[in-house]
Amino acid sequence: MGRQFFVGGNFKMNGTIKSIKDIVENLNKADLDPNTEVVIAPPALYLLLVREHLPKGIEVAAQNVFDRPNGAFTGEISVEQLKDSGITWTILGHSERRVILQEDDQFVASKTKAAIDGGLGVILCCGESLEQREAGKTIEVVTRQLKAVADKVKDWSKIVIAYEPIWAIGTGKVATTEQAQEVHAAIRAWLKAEVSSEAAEKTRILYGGSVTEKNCGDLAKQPDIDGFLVGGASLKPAFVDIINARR
Ligand code: G2H
Repeated sequence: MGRQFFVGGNFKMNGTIKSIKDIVENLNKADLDPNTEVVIAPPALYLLLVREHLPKGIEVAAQNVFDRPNGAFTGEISVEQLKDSGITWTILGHSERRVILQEDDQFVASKTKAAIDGGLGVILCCGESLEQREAGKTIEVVTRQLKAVADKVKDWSKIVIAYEPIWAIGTGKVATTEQAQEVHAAIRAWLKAEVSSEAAEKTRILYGGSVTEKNCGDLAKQPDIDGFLVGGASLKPAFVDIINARR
C-alpha cells in the first residue's frame, strides 16, 4: 500500500483576517488532487476562522500545543482546546521554535506525547543547521531529535515527519533532490531499526525548506519524499500547484 501524498501549509506568523480568507477562498475554488491530504496551519488566532471556511476534506493544524491539560500556563493552548475547536493536527518541533524559543528535544517529545495521547495528528519537524551539515552530522542530529520522541511515543500512526534542513528554510536555497532523498531514506531506515517495520513503511516523511511550485515536481518523484511542509509558498495561489505536484 502506497503512502498518501501529504502537503501542509505552515503560515507561520503571517496573515490578516482578509489575507487568510483570500487564501482559503482560493483553496475552496481550486481543483485539488483528491489523492493529496492537505493540512493548513494558520496562526493560532485564525484557527477557527480557517476551520469554519475550509471544506471538511482539508484539516487544520495548530503551529504548536502545550503538554499540560489545563491550568495556569499563560499564552499556551491545550490539546483538548484544539480538539474542542475542530483542530485535528499540530506542528511540533519546528526549528524556528527549537532555535528562537529554545525548545529542546525533551520538550518537543513531551508535547508530541501529549498531542498523540490526546488524539491529534502531529507534523513532527526535524533538521540540521548548516554548521551541522558541514560537520557531517546531519543524520546524527535528525535521529537524535526523533529518538527523543520514540523514547516517549510508541504509536507513530498519527505522526508525519517533516525533514526541514535549517539552511533551506525561507532562504530560497532548497536541498537538492539527492540531499533530501538521502536524509529521507536514512530516516526511514532509522524508523525500521528503532520503531518498527510498519512505522518505516507507513510513516509519511515530508520535505520542508523553500519548496515552491517550481522545485516541487522533482522532489515529489523521490521514493522517500511523501509530501511537503510549505511556508512562504503556502501564502500564494501557487500553493495549489504544490498540492497537485504528483498529478
Ligand atoms: C520551512 C518551511 C515551512 P519555507 O520552515 O515549514 O518554510 O517554505 O518558507 O522555507
